[in-house]
Amino acid sequence: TAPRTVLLTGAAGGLGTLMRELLPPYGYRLRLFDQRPVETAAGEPDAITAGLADTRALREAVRGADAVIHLAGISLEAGFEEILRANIEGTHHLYEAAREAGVRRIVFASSNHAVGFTPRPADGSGAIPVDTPRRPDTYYGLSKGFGEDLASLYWDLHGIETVSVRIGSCFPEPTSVRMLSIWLSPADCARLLHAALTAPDVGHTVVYGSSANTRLWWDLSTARALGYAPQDDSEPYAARLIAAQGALDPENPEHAFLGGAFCTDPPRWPH
Ligand code: NAI
Ligand code: 15L
Repeated sequence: TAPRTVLLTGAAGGLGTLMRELLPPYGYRLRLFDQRPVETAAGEPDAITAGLADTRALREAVRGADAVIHLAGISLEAGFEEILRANIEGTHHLYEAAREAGVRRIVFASSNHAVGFTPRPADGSGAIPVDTPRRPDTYYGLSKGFGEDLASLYWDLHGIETVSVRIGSCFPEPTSVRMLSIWLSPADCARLLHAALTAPDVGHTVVYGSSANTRLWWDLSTARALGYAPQDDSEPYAARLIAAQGALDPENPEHAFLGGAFCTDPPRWPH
């Protein structure tokens, strides 16, 4: 049976805010969790305001949930201690709470930065597979690799299924030439999360999260195997972005790797 009550961690963030609008039409009842207060709209449930270090609040949050979408965490580069607490220990606390409560399915927001030092392939080649060796570009990317391995462990040891989504760039519009290749439109993000919540027998599955971009760098086949059928393509934005920013330059180290500026001068948390 399809999950109905879904805990959404990171509900106050950029992606959480978009998904709070786009997921309920699929029939989900969302339970919201974030360390920052969530500005809920009329008709939305009250959010749980707590950090991932608060194991008691987490236990309460997962009770009775059919599944979890785990977006909470530091979403850019930060010091190792901060990343350790929020992304590594925090994700462990979430999985422990889910295990205790008998939650069977988690969707984990991983990131392209788990493999950010992978050389950029030709535009449109779709060449990077999900089993490409991990090459984190930051402590942040390292923590996403940890999350994927934690998901693998909890599947093998405890039978909790996870889809780890290595999200590209999920924003209302692509804003850089790099994003033309890795953009995930919000509507496609909702489609992908819905597929990740409902596909049968996922065990631990790693997928890339992007739209059907003409300039795609990675292989979307594991996402499509879940039933994900992306509808959007960044190409209509290409001419304007390339005119404003120039084409990707292979001599520029920022353009040489999948992770872009995270490989050279990463944006830092808090943003
Ligand atoms: P964001 O920074 O806007 O939102 C993250 C949310 O997590 C914030 O509301 C923050 O208060 C909350 N949070 C941080 N640490 C927490 C803690 N210790 N306890 C409880 N809540 C905590 O980030 P965004 O863009 O919404 O991303 C959501 C998730 O998706 C993140 O895990 C990020 O790493 C991942 N992701 C996002 C991408 C994107 O394009 N937006 C790309 C790749 C991955
Ligand atoms: C990420 O992992 C970040 O959370 C997001 O803010 C974007 O920077 C994205 O990657 C990206 O690579 O564009």
